Amino acid sequence: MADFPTEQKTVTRAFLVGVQAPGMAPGEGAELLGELNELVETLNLTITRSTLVTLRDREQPKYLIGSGKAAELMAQAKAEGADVIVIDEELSPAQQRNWEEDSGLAVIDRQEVILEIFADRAQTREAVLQVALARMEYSLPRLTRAWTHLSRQRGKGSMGGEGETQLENDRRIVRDRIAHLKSEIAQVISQRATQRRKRQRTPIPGMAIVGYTNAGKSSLLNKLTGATVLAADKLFATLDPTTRQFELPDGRTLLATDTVGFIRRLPHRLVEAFKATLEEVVVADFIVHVLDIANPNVAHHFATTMEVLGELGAADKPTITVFNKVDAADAKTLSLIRAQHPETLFLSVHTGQGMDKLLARCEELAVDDNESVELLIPHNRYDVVAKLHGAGQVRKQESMAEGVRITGRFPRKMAAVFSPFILLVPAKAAKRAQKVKA
Ligand SMILES: Nc1nc2c(ncn2[C@@H]2O[C@H](COP(=O)(O)OP(=O)(O)OP(=O)(O)O)[C@@H](O)[C@H]2O)c(=O)[nH]1
Ligand SMILES: [Mg+2]
Repeated sequence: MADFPTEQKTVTRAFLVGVQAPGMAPGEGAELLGELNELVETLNLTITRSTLVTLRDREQPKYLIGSGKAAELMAQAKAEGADVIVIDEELSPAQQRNWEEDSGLAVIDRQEVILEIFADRAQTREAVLQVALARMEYSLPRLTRAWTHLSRQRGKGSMGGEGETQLENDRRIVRDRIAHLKSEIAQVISQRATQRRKRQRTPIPGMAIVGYTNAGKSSLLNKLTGATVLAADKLFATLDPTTRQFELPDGRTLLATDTVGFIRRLPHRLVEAFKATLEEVVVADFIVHVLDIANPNVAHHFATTMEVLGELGAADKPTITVFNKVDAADAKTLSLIRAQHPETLFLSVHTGQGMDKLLARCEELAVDDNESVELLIPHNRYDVVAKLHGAGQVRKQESMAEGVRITGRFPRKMAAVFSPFILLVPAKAAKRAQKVKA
């Protein structure tokens, strides 16, 4: 934790241990270890070695893996000049302490790596608070460990004094901070709810872009809306949701929200932490699930995202599944997936291939209750003009001799208010109405 009294020591060289545990699919441990490599590189650490251990039995209380193997790995890590051992399975606080005491190195697990990346990335007040809370909760049962956390400082085991009393004090301080963070977060969340209510007063249909980290979600948002959200070839480039509006080919407006990426074994407390920001997914009218077809683990990515959507209660939302990065995929994978999923969309945000199909699907799913109309309201009916502004989307307003001419989209339930003044229903909307009927 940032302000605990600690001796500064930078951790730079990481020794990675992957685990193929009983019950995992063949090759899954190796795949996850590959991903751990990327995660650790995202933290700018040098990887001295990455090695896979096969676990025959889950019951290895001291180090998670057998003692002989653990000793061998510790010696190897030290010989290679590593200063941190990263283990790809969740370690209990006691196991982590055993590793650290016996190796004299910092020892962290996948959860802590992800927490560190989130801490590096968090920008808005809400994300900073959520990540701080997740880290505090992670460290509460681990206060006696030798390394406070990977902000790469070596702790003295506790915050100064000796023994149980000091440990109790430390725990109390951390619990107080947790309570404080929670109340700050509650405030931010209520502000966000107010903003959303304001937005919902003009009911524009919305879609949420979701998917595994690095799939191309932010790139898609930028392409659709001309936004300039950071899109980068690194994991968890985005933590905060960004909402922008754009115009569909049929002239209607749609809101698109970019969201935090998912990953296998996302620490559960982070899913909890980001549930608030992921509410955007729950309130969206439909979901665009983006997958990176050039990634060999795309099937796992699909499953992970579906799992998180399930947790959010959004698994049944209408969803458009798109395989992005077709420009980078090999022909064999493409034809295989095309055969397995004839109904999915293939896309390249980079080349623009498939964008027209995606937009057409968005038009189908963005069935809103709004009607696009042109109205002429007499000058003595400014009450109607005010209502239209309050509850609809006024696009154009012109004052003419015979009244106020307004073009816009208004909730159908307000038809009684505006229908006496309809001049015309724009051609595009009429065409769409025909299409819906047909
Ligand atoms: N080849 C290729 N690369 C793409 C395409 N779309 C996005 N990318 C690249 O993929 C990387 C990740 O893109 P982002 O848009 O940041 O991905 P994201 O899903 O928002 O990632 P997180 O925010 O980390 O969850 C970037 O380097 C993009 O340039 C595509 O169609 N083709
Ligand atoms: Mg992103």
